[in-house]
Amino acid sequence: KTVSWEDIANDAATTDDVLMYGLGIQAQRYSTLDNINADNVSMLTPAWSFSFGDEKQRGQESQALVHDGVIYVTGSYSRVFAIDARTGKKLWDYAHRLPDDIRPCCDVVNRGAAIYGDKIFFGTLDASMVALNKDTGKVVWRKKFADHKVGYTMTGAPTIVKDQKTGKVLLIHGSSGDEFGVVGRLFARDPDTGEEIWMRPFVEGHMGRLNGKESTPSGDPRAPSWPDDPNTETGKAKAWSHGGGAPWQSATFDPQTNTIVIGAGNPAPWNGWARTAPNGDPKDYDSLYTSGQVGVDPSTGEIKWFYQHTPNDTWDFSGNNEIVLFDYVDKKGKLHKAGAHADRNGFFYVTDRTSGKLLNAFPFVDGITWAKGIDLKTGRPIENKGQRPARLKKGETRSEAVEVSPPFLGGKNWNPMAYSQDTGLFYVPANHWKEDYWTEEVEYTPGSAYLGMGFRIKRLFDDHVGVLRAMDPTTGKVVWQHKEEMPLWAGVLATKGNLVFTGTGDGYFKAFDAKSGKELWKFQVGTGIISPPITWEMDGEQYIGVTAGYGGAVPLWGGDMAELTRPISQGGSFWVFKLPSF
Ligand code: PQQ
Repeated sequence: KTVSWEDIANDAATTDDVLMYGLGIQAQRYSTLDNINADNVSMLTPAWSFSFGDEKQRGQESQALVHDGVIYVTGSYSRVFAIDARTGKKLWDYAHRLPDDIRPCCDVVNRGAAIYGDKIFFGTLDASMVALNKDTGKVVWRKKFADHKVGYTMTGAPTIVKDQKTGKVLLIHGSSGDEFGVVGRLFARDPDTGEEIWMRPFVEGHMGRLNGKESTPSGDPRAPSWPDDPNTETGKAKAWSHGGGAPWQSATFDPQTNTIVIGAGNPAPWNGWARTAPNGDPKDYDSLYTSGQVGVDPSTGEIKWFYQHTPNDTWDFSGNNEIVLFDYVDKKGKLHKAGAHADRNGFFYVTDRTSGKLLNAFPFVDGITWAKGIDLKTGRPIENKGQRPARLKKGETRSEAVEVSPPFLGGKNWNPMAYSQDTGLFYVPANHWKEDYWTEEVEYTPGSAYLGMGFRIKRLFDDHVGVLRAMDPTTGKVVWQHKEEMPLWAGVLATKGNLVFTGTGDGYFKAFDAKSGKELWKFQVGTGIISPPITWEMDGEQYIGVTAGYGGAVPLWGGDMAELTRPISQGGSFWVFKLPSF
């Protein structure tokens, strides 16, 4: 059986397959299955577990796909496995041959594949897109999309969309690399051949491409949101040529308005003074189109709208986290076609997905220091003074440190939240932490870190770091919360069975009552869980699956939190659970 666009468009409603990262084009991570539910989940039992094998035991962030009795899961180091969903037996595997000089910032991770027709698509750490035959694992096409030596890489799952205007099905994918000073790019390809259809850069004034030719610049060609510098070849400040904005997570798609919705990464370098005129004010240099969310036209790759969460982001808050599409009726009875986004900066944004206009914003973590709130009229943050580490004075190599919360790893990072259509709540895998943060000198060298900031992450509270929060998107209220000792780095799944599933750093796969937050079940997998769980139905039974294997950004960048998580065993496996059959 091949996968059609209709199969993908209906993914959220069909229970026998999982065809999208996000379990549907709206990325709600909600399943209508209720065979496993709050009453019987205590009996949930492993059906099988599959080991990815070899020595590549770290950083398993993949959300698996399920189609026609086969599980497709990616592994760290750019690997793909096809597994018999009934038995756990390997059908094929693919290991991409990686050069020695790849530069992933935040571990050798991969978040998942896309499926369409007879192919599986995934991105690799050497900045390529690969299409494999889904039945054999043989390479059908392979496209290198950028130079990995300067820091381009790919970790996110690609997305299949159907352009409602032309009827063409497109493979959409981004790029990573902001920490090395790349210009972030979003691509659309023909899924059959891999040919690029368009490319859109997320730094203002950089040129896009359509059908192999220059198309339009992103926004104003003079890029007024970046400072000028008469001493450079471009006439713009050096940072503009290396400006970041990489869309390194996955897109969602709204067929009604024919819009691709995706988050754009942090500006490069992190140091906002490098993106501000010498005597200027950061508030006059927003560094478009970074640290915000973008609506993109699938026919042309043009930017339809942009909403910036963190103008002139100097904290590496980025804007990449998933934008979950959902509809809700407000107090006045008005229906909103909305998007929900829990940003690294600690605020939860509800936007109008047809225009990118802000509808509501509220904190989803405690202790935010960098801003008092978001001005609902202008959509801009109300920044607290003193939270941007000082500009270096002549002769200084480092500023005084300021304490900032959330730290750069975010109130929430890439690990996706879930939205329950039953409770109307978002289940947000958040973290409570803070950092010492200071300014450092910055100079661009190809392939080297381009930050200009120094940091050390610390704990915010004695009793927990991770906090799973059930949030009401209409009021901003925390309906319930569950604390975890370790940082939360796994995605969340909500089901009609009144259940919420997620994994913990210390190796538990857990189920909670979606209404009350009561922990109902847990199972120890022997390594940290940092991936989004899935569920599907097969032969009349419901299954839950999750990838296991610790890693990601926390052990590498987490300061005190890296110390805290040091005892966690790494690993690489896929676990499947079901109710026992008597
Ligand atoms: N990746 C993780 C992870 O997998 O745990 C965490 C992060 C990334 C970050 O905190 C980042 O800021 C980040 N930034 C980029 C970028 O700006 O290009 C890429 C990635 C990535 O591709 O994994 C991460």
